[in-house]
Amino acid sequence: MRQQLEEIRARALRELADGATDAQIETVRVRVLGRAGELTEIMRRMREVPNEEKPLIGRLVNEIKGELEARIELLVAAQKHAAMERSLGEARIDVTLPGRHVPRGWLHPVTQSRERMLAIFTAMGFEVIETQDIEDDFHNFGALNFPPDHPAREMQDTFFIPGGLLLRTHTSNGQIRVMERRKPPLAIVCPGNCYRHDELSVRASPMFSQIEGFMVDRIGVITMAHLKGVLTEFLRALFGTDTGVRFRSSFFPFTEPSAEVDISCLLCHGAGCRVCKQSGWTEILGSGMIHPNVLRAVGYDPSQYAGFAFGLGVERTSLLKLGVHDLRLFFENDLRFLSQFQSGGAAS
Ligand code: 2NL
Repeated sequence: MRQQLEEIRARALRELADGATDAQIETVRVRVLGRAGELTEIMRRMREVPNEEKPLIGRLVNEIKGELEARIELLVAAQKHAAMERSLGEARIDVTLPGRHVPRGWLHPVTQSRERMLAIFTAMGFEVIETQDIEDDFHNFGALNFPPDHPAREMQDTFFIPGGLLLRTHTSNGQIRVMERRKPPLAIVCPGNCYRHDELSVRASPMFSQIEGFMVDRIGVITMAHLKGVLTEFLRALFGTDTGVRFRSSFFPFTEPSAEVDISCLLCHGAGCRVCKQSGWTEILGSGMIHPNVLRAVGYDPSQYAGFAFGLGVERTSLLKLGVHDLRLFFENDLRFLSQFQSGGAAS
């Protein structure tokens, strides 16, 4: 029986050589140490052993058991270690490499100039309010005194949504909604996106953004002088204190009287050039005293209240401010263009 035990030990150790696989180890473990294994079988046959040899055989079984268990533990640990080494080798990281540069983003040039313009108005005491792009006919046209047959109301002029809704053609809807729920005195600017059925071109886009604004108070408190003062101050803060500003009479359904506002040409300073078509001036704003019908539409009594309003296209103004010659550059998101306007660049 001793002989048999030594054979079991020798065979098991042979099979548990360095590099034995998981499956090989498991086979040996089950065959030798398992519940129906070779060592268990020996113990069962103990009664065949003469009494004086029993302690010796018992010790030997325990010794072999301990030895094989230790050997298996060692092999499993060595295998784990090898697997770890392999995976470290595959995913080797050179911690001494310099870090990868993550470039910092910046605001789009149109956003930069929009924020500059809004900052000028807020410094003058205006509040900034944004409202919805999807609007009903009343808040986009009706309340603004557009006659029912006005061409701007045609299917062609904007994008209509089933259910009588449309994409707003200007941000005046925001001012109507503010006036509906609040009483004067009010000084508000409304920035936001607007939509029109236009082809994308050097000067136009089906989506663009506007800043409109208005100031309303008791009649006599706000006059056309305030319109001229606020807009002149705004334009000189934006384009420089030596910028010429002129008001030209015009027409809008929502204002009476109405005025378009020009600034002296930024390129030739009024001398006349190709950009200003030799006139020395560039149109920049629309403005006027709010029409009595608009005041009535929001529930204000025109014999009690009066105010002025204005509107400007943010992209068109940015073209002039930044010296860009084609509106489409603002929408293409070409980094060769955009990177010229990193914060602290041409816009500031
Ligand atoms: C232009 C013309 C203008 C307004 C917008 C306005 C808004 C209300 C009442 C009266 Cl709620 N007027 N907005 C007034 C005059 C001109 O914009 O050519 N914009 C680019």
